[in-house]
Amino acid sequence: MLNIVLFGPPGAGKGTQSERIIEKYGLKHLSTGDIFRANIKGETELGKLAKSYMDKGQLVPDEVTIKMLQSEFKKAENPKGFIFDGFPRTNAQAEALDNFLSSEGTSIKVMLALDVAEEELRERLKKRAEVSGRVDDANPEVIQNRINVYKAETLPVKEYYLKQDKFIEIDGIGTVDEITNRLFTAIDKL
Ligand code: B4P
Repeated sequence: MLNIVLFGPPGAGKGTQSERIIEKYGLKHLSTGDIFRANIKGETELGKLAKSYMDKGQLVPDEVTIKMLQSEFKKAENPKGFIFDGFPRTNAQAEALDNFLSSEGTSIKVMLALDVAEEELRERLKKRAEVSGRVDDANPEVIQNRINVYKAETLPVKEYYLKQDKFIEIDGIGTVDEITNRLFTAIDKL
């Protein structure tokens, strides 16, 4: 199985690029953000809980997120592999993912990290707010909180994969096509 973690700060383009990667390589897309948003829309208990964190730009608690991810993973039938988009976002999630994948007889091949400067992130999220209707995109304070949470809680996950020699940084500035090509080149070399 080809299992890839697509990593990067809020608004780096993880969702945008995941769509293209799954299409080319036939992988299954597991986006924790998308799954939470679907639950919010469906007004499930999980959705209500997730909304109370997401609207403030905070992370949903690890225990809830890990359980949800594992359950979605198990739903996939004969997958060639997975793109983990927006997960893991903490070291505890990274460790849980390793343990879980190992119990399923597989592992993470690589973390591809999109590198995008903070100013550009703010611009992209501001633009997306005009069309997405996402509460967490609409408020500059919430955006700043997401960026701060990323630096404090999510960035350390990079070290986790660096230590395992599974970390590749990709320049995330440029057109969507340019970045896709960089990602494809990195994946083809694996
Ligand atoms: P996510 O849904 O993961 O969203 P994101 O980080 O904001 O966006 P992404 O990087 O996917 O950006 P996109 O491609 O859309 O998380 C939302 C929230 O869910 C979190 O804050 C948290 O509360 C919760 N959550 C999710 N996972 C969790 C976890 N594991 N643990 C705990 N909580 C979790 O791109 C952004 C915009 O940029 C788009 O409008 C796009 O069109 C544009 N864009 C993309 N590429 C571009 C380019 N090259 N040039 C210009 N614009 C570009």
